[in-house]
Amino acid sequence: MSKIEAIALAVEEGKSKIIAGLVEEALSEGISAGEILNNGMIKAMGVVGEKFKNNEIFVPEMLIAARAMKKGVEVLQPHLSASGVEPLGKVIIGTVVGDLHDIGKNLVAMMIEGAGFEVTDLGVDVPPEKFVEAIKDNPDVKIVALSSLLTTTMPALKETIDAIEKAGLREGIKIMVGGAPVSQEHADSIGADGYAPDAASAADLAKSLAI
Ligand code: B1M
Repeated sequence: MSKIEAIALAVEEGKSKIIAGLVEEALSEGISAGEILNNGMIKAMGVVGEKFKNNEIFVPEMLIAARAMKKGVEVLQPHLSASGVEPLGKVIIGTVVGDLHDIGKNLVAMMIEGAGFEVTDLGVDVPPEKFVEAIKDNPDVKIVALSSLLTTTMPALKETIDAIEKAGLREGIKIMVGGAPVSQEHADSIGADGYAPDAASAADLAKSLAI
């Protein structure tokens, strides 16, 4: 079994105790952080999601897989977000209200930080008013990044954009959205300024929106 396959299996099976060591070994063997993340860990979460959909596993198994993934991402973090460039501006990020998924959002935050932004992460289950408060507290914020992983929380993307608009804070701020059920079409329909399908393109999008 290759190191990448071993990492994927460790995530799938929720082996939190061994994942960090496996990721470190892979890095020291010269495998890139991007490959470990995409072909090992993210791929494994896809398998976990499929098994959940097919009732082969349930929420507790999904949770322990997520824990293992987080441990692995902790080891990768310095390799993913090393940038050394001047801050490009402030970004406020969070997963919208009702949604507890944070692995993808954390990766997006890491990549945006790595692209040179200063990132304030509001966490998960963030109500629109908390985004509004955070913008008020950071009047120089350039981008608000909203993550949604459930079809049931997609409406909260629009509710958050509407709340920012209603508070008179929309002008001068770019809003980007993403998450597995979100699409460019949906982003356009709710008045977002941009959509990205994954963490790497989210960083590129942030750079283009900040210009
Ligand atoms: Co949940 N869950 N979950 N879950 N979970 C999904 C999302 C699901 C697709 C599984 C399935 O059925 N196949 C399904 C959603 C179905 C739907 O809405 N269509 C689902 C469900 C149903 C649920 C519950 C309702 C289950 C239940 O309780 N019955 C429940 C909801 C809880 C809640 O949020 N209120 C629930 C709970 C959980 C756990 C807590 C157990 C756990 C989350 C732990 C955590 O995040 N800390 C969990 C997990 C782990 C998953 C899966 C297996 C993995 C999610 C993940 O981390 N993926 C997931 C199945 C799957 O994704 N295949 C599933 C890896 C991550 C890197 O990808 O998050 O997509 P992702 O992020 C990507 C892109 O989407 C994008 O970039 C990221 C990196 O490339 N992206 C952005 C994300 N945010 C972005 C923002 C951007 C741009 C790009 O700009 C701002």
